[in-house]
Amino acid sequence: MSKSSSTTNGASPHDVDVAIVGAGFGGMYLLHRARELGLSARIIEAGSGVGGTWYWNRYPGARCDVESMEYSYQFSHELEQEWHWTERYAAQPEILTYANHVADRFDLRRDIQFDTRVTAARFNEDAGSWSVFTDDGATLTAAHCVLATGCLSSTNTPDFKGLESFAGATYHTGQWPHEGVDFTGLKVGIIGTGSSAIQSIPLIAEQAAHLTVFQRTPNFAVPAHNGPLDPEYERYFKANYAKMRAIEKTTRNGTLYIVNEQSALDATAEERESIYQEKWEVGGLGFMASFNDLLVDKQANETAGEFIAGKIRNIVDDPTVAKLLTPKSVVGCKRLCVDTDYYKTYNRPNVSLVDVSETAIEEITPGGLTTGGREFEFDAIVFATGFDAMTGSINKIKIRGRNDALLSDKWAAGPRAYLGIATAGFPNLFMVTGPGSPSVLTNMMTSIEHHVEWISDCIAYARAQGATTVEATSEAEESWVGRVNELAGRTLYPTCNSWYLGANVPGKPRVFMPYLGNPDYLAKTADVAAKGYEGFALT
Ligand code: N01
Repeated sequence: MSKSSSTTNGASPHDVDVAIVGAGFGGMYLLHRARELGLSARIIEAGSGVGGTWYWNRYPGARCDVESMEYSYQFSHELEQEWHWTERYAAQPEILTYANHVADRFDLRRDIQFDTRVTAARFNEDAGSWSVFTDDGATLTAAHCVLATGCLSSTNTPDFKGLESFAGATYHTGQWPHEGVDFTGLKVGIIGTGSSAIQSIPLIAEQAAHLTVFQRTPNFAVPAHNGPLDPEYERYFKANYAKMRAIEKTTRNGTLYIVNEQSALDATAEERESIYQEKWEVGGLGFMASFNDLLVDKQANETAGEFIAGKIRNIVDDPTVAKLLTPKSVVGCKRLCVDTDYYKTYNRPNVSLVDVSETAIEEITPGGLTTGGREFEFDAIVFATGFDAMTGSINKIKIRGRNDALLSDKWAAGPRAYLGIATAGFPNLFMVTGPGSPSVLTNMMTSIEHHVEWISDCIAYARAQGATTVEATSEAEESWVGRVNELAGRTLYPTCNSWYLGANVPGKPRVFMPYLGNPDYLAKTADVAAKGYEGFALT
């Protein structure tokens, strides 16, 4: 690998200034930004192409639940103006085409090494640099290492007894075959009822001879009402992009959903019904913005739950199935799902729902699976069983910091990171949308861009100061982790077993990982930077 040629202080002892792990939207923009700052950078990517989550998640129906006009980069006015989304919510193939367009337009590929997995990284205390080790046996050295590994990229397949014995085909929604899967005429089982299942079930049901859904916990879903993008809306948005992006910075989740600043309990039953109905008709995640206390007051939340339960009863013909599909938990505690024809699919004669909440899936057999003393036969099984979210991909890399300490050991009781960007004891290591940042509770594109800009500005600042290392202090980290927990504790989020808490992965510590409060976070990170990166030691 060639030595860095564009450092600000002449010849560099490293291969590159910045080593980036992952060529999703975070890694791609960081590469571009590093180049703009005169830094050399290289991305190591496990896949054969760019796009990250959108490269891997090719299951039928995969679609973004953030509206397409908002789910795009804002760093380039020309890119914003030239790109055309075809639907209100973009499907995976279109988002992947966008990612490829960005890679080509900004000539990113020449600094991306595909088909290579980062297995380990070690901080060299003497040189103040990182050695990044890859599965091809090579080592890349860099002054800085940035983990742009994604929040939902490490798939979770439960360790079912007999898994290897199954004679048919198995698929995980997060690692879907590139050539697609034809389920025509097959008996298919799908395990899980999260977003990935809710998006794929209606389409698999259209092909399969029979589809059996194994549900451990039902999820709330609101309709997407997806359709072709309204040309008038696109014109308006393109003419007002800057204004729209500015509004996103002021909202809870970095989208244009403005929360109705009224308690659900202050509204009359008729008012509530009318507001929920209006949101239902618009569709999408804006449902959570119906009232300001849905995620902090159980009674308020129950009104939303009852509204959706009524919808499920109306849509699903069989009252027993409707009841099974109705969650008992808090709306939004697990990420609200955005669907197209999900509940309706259970009216099809070739779809059945099996409750595995009381009697777990016992065993995968050569012919199918067993649960509750019953045996099911399948030609194919789909695992829609989610991800080891937020920390999975980071912990999989053996990252050693000062004194050879392993990051996964430091995080054994849950992730600890200052601002969700850096962690004490691991100088010059940064995370894009890491645990302790708003990340998954926001429009990921806006959070990714914010982090990339913040991290690259921080690196540029440290270099301008002549500092070779920049490291979060233990005190700043301690206080930030306390704040993340305290904010989560004021809400209803800890009341269910969500992946936000790591509760979906057996043995994972139960810690709420994202930071709650997007505008507050943006202000805090700006303030930290303005104060010369307060809470970081520059040496
Ligand atoms: O994963 P999940 P996902 N036996 O963890 C079940 C994003 N995303 O891939 O709830 C039986 O939500 C598990 O049951 P339980 C989005 O942020 C976005 O669907 O743990 N079942 C659950 O039902 C989303 O939130 C889009 O009891 C088992 C399911 O598997 C996130 O990704 C689209 C089991 C996993 O659901 C994750 O969604 C898709 C077992 N042993 C995904 N283990 C967009 O629209 C697990 N389950 C952008």
